[in-house]
Amino acid sequence: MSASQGRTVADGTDPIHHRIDAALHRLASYGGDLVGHANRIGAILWSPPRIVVVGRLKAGKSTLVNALIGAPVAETAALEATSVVTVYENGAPSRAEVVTIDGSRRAVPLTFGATADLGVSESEVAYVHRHLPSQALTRITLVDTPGLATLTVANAAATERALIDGFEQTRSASVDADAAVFLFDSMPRADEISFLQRLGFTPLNTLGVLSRADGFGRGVLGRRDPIGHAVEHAGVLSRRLADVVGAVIPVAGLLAQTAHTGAFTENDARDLAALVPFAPLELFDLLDAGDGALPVPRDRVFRLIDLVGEYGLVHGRGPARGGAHQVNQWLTAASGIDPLRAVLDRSLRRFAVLHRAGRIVAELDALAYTHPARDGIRQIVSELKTDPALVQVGLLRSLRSLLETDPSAPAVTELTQLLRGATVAESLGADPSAPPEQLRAMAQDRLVSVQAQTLSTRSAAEDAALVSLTQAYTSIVRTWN
Ligand SMILES: Nc1nc2c(ncn2[C@@H]2O[C@H](COP(=O)(O)OP(=O)(O)OP(=O)(O)O)[C@@H](O)[C@H]2O)c(=O)[nH]1
Ligand SMILES: [Mg+2]
Repeated sequence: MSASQGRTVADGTDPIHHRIDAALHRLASYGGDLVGHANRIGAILWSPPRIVVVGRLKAGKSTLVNALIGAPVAETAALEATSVVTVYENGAPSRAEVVTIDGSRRAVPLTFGATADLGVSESEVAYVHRHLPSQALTRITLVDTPGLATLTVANAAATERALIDGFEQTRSASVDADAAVFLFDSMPRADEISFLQRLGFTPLNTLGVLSRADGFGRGVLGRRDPIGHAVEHAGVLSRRLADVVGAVIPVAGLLAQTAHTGAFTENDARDLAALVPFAPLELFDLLDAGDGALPVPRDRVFRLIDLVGEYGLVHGRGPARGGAHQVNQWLTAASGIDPLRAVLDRSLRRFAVLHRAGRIVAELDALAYTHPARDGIRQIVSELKTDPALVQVGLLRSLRSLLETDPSAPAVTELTQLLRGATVAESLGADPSAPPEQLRAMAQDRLVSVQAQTLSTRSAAEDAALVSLTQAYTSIVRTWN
């Protein structure tokens, strides 16, 4: 592992992409149907990683997707539920296709809401694939899902069918997500956590979002500021859910959606500013008292609540005196969307890219079993698996299978630390100023200890983990030889 290897997972210049791309060119050079396989896998490699947004009914998933995309494309409503899985991918022209569980695709009109006619029964739909030109979608593809709830078994089934391989023992079309954003507005329930575990991600590529932060606790009329309270609670949840998510970030998606979709007008700002003279409790009392009690008609106050929530109605009044632009700036800051975007774009995306590379290696592995040209393919896969540029891909694959089969194995912590580190020193848990020779000695020690453990493994997954650890430490040792 070189000091920079795997740290700049990003665009076409990333070494992981280059190595896999070269492997796919070799695959295609065998000709025949392998050209098609290479192209199919190459399309996965060169498209942005897919991040799926999951969580219980009405957690605010679609609102957050809109906020991140910066356009009101995902259906949100107080009553209507999202009923199909929808993939939002950058691309022109703007269009939508429905993908059925047998894998076939057909175009659907763009005017659809989630409940519009897709031309097939919902139980036949794997997902809707929506392309739209969006700067926000150039580095990640977002996947919105129907909410999980025991009351809506059909919706939960739609999400599972599209996301979990082998669900219902059928090999159905699947969206192949690479990372998850898990939304909850208090403590997640046990069934939500077990769903998440069945998605087959690690905590490194699962991010927790404490949603609707603007209404947290007792809301805007409570003694505590809901957003501050949510920040504190997110810290508690991060520690409590460390086995499931890498971090928990509080977000008020509604505030971000309004700020980023241009929905808030100068007229709205004038209405909001006209409410400045009232104390918060008085404001809601007068709103209940009927038309004429407030200087703004009730329907327009309700419009404001739809746009900025009760929290925005109370705290957005000051910024509203400076016009819609100031309100939008305030909404953005209060929503917590920028810190979320930063985590999505850096750590979550980084692990999503590693996860996807692992999926590609697994596809090649499968091909090596079934294809007549198996010897050549096996050679390609084996070179990829031992390539020092792909060390982290192997570490993440090992972590995944260990979490599935033997989550209490000691290697889990070690794999996680190696993957989490942004530098070699961090990966080894060393002092940031440690000189190279010290890092090398530490890696050498770990190598000895990993080799000692190979005598007493409990499972095939643990064996594989020790192979990955050996590769990782070996490449650190080599870097400074
Ligand atoms: N106050 C407040 N309301 C929110 C927030 N996010 C979403 N909502 C509201 O909650 C309701 C549900 O939001 P959606 O985004 O549709 O939730 P969802 O998780 O996609 O719901 P399903 O698809 O039905 O599972 C809508 O009325 C939103 O306006 C938020 O951050 N703050
Ligand atoms: Mg929804």
